[in-house]
Amino acid sequence: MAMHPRPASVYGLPTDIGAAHRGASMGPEALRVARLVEAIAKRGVDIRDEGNLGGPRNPLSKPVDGYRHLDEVVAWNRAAMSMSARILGEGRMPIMLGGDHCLAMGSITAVADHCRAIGKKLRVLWLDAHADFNTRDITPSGNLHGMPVACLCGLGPKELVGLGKHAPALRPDQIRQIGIRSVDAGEKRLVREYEIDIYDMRYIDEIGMRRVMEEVLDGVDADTHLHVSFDVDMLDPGIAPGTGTRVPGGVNYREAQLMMEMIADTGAMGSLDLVEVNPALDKRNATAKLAVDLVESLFGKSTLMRD
Ligand code: 5AB
Ligand code: MN
Ligand code: MN
Ligand code: MN
Repeated sequence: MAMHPRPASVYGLPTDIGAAHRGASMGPEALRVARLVEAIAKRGVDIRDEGNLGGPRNPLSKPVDGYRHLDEVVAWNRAAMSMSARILGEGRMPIMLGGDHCLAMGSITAVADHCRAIGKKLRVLWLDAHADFNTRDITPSGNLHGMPVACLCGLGPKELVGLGKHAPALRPDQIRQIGIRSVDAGEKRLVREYEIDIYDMRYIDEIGMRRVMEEVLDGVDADTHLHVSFDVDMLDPGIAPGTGTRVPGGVNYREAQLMMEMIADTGAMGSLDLVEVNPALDKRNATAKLAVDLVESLFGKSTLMRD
């Protein structure tokens, strides 16, 4: 498919408010240092950097009623939602730099509201080692970065479930999860109950990434807005050590490139989250550099033949 690069705007959310480990707050700068904006510009995209948004500091407190830092998480997500909504309103593609993955509640709620308003179909690709489908009753940690998909589907505190104009923001059938290999016991029951479409590592091993992505992208057409929520812990920790919740046996370099290339080929990507890059745990910014390399493919830097 011919590429018509749409204009895009990057913004950063320097916080680790929903995470287990400190340091994802440095993700936006690490991605900029790895020349994310320049790499996207090189693809012929009209790209702006809106800088970082502010929000409450991390109080490092214990969970209260099953949630850690709920008020702060709500504040950061409201900021994310407003910024993504503004960028979408300008006819541009929002690229949110986390920060931890709880922030996808704000970015995706904005996208869901936007798609409803303009009558586009929405499909969310959740690239992750984890299903992020915990609730306060089943979470082993109280960390809200383990709960965004559940909240987007209506399971969670009313402040987060009701962030946008319409609650719940998503129907489970709009979500495809890829790279999954760590799901908690209660979470497993819940993703089954909600029939979340999960392409786990076992399935990727068995049928291969090409067929996985064909299934994931089946039915995507010119009327579809694809939102890509990329948690870098989807990648194998051997190539992406800089993240807080590493799980062995992840997606390898070639598989990840193919995923991004096949997404790019649809021409349907309308918004992107890059989350959970933690420079405090990284080796010489390798994880941010790899994320930038993969983003280039998402923006169509594909094979030698097509360049
Ligand atoms: B991430 C865990 N399931 O809920 C939990 O990195 C980990 O955004 C969540 O995918 C990982 O605490 C959240 C054990
Ligand atoms: Mn995640
Ligand atoms: Mn994860
Ligand atoms: Mn993580």
